[in-house]
Amino acid sequence: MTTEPPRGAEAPPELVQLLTPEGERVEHPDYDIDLTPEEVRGLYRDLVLVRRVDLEAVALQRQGELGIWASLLGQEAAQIGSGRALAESDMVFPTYREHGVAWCRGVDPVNLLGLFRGVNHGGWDPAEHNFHLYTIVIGSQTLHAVGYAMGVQRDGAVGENGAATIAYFGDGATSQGDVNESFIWASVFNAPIVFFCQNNQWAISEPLEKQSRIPLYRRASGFGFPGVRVDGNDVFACLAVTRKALADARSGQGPMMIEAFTYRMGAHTTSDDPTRYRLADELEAWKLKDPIERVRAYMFKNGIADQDFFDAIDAEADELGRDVRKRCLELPDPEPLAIFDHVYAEPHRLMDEERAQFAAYLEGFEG
Ligand SMILES: Cc1ncc(C[n+]2csc(CCOP(=O)(O)OP(=O)(O)O)c2C)c(N)n1
Ligand SMILES: [Mg+2]
Repeated sequence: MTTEPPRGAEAPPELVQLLTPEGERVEHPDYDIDLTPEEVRGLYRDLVLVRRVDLEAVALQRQGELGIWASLLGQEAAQIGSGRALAESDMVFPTYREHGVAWCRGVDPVNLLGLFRGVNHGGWDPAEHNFHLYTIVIGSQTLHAVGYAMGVQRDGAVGENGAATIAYFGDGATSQGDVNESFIWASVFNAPIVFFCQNNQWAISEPLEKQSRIPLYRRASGFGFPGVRVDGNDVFACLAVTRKALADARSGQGPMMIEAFTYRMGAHTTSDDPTRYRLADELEAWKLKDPIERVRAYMFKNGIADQDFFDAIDAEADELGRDVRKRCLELPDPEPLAIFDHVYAEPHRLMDEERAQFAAYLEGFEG
């Protein structure tokens, strides 16, 4: 075994950071941001509330009320930072873990729960929120996103009133053909898209070193567009970097890849047991980089919030948790035949046949 870095990976990776894990504000020459105290309080509120929704969802799954849940624990800053950088007219293509981005787009958390409860096929209207449906097939949404971005470009929505597209995906997804193809299309057509990779270090049980010998953000240069690594547990840095990438995309400067360097604090999903493949001290080390604690420390140190503020947010989070749980349990079960309703936008012969077969099967239970 050699301890040499792989060829081409000699330079240490750079990391854009504006807020240290200890809550110290640091400067960056390319990505600075000026946030008002109110904006900082707003980001903190978002982080706490989405963590609370996530916690409630895990509990609901454990109690048999959801089929499965993919927790965002640890990735709140990457999602809230990038989500709050979006303009209303920008379009989002998420994976199955983007609950924080959904929150920023105004999607009711109960709609997310409905999907994981199995009572609907999506849960929200993508056009209403400019937030596409969750995609479980790893990486395929990056192709949809590039296609969408190219459509926006052909509609002439690039330049002053431009709209950007953002595609979310994980570290594991970077090994998918779809993602690499989407990079090529985006690059050669200069599509107005931001590729936002949450590198949470794991693809279920596969560690990052099984996906890449070089830092993921450096992949971008081989495709012909810039890549940057940002501290994914730093909400200020994620906001600043994504804001710039989106502005560049909107103004016609083409794609950019952001690698948000973060950590999946929980299991891959509620069906997974990470103690079987990773060591507890890795988790302990990342706990010290918690995305919420550093904002809290920064706010305390700089007198941006007092204990009353933090207590009020905690109370709001508890209330949100209760509300989400109550409304989740009240979600009506769908009619069994509704499963065929939205498979195609238009009537479809095969769907009609399958619906009729299933209806006959169900009738067999009556009487
Ligand atoms: C095309 C495809 N292959 C395999 C799977 C099974 N699968 C579900 S999640 C996952 C790992 C994804 O890891 P990553 O891209 O890092 O995202 P993360 O779950 O860590 O957010 C895999 C292999 C799938 N859903 N789709
Ligand atoms: Mg991952």
